[in-house]
Amino acid sequence: MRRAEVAVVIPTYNEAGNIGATVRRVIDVATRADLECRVVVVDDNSPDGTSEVVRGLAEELGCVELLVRPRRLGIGSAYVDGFRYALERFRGLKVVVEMDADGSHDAAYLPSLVTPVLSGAAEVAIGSRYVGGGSWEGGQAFRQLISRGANFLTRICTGLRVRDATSGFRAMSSDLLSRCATSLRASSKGYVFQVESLATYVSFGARVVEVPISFKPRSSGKSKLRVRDVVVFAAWNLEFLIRRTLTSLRRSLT
Ligand SMILES: Nc1nc2c(ncn2[C@@H]2O[C@H](COP(=O)(O)OP(=O)(O)O)[C@@H](O)[C@H]2O)c(=O)[nH]1
Ligand SMILES: [Mg+2]
Repeated sequence: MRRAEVAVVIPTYNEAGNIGATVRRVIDVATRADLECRVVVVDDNSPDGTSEVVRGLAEELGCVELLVRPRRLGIGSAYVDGFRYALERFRGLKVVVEMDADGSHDAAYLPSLVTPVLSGAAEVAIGSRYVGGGSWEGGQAFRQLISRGANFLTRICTGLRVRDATSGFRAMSSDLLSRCATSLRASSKGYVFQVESLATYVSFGARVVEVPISFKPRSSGKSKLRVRDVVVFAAWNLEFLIRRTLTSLRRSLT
């Protein structure tokens, strides 16, 4: 078993042009911050050869591990598989970080995300674009609109009091993840996975803090976000609202 205090899980699908810079920056920042860190890349057999690039990085850097799955199985299950891998294989693990490969999430924020979890101040630290000091870089007007709309809808439907519930740059305590590993729904995609997993953490009593981040445009390649995902997200939130309303109605009648 290898030692790691922090595991950074990065799901990839066609990120051959981005993954090298992302992983190197994570390791550079972690080393400077004196964090004992390992990177787990979960690649869905990307046709652009992402996994070959990661194999090269693993050989060169030593603290990079690759999990290759047979085909595109979705970001939710990629994260869940990455969490399980880290929990099973790393001794002394305290924090698991979720991060995108595309350059949107700057590893410079790793210390500020990891510190509240390491200190026990919170079990979840979310890299947030919507708290003081958080921002979007380089315009991204349409992406911002979708993200703000999604967070507005989620706040109303789920009642979660988090400003950036869809952020995929976050740190969780490994204790929390081991407690709720079997409750995380791997089937859900993108935004739904982020909100659904957050709702699960909160239902397990997790304390959540938001840490400001500046969200950059993706460095290269295409976003995997599709119109269908936006529709699925809206439907998931409405279903959550209906279930929540029915539960509280039932409670008030009994
Ligand atoms: N393993 C895996 N990674 C994925 C999948 N879909 C997206 N990703 C990765 O998840 C991260 C976020 O995806 P991205 O396309 O940037 O979504 P966006 O930021 O919402 O536009 C990136 O690192 C993607 O390569 C998938 O089906 N499987
Ligand atoms: Mg992205």
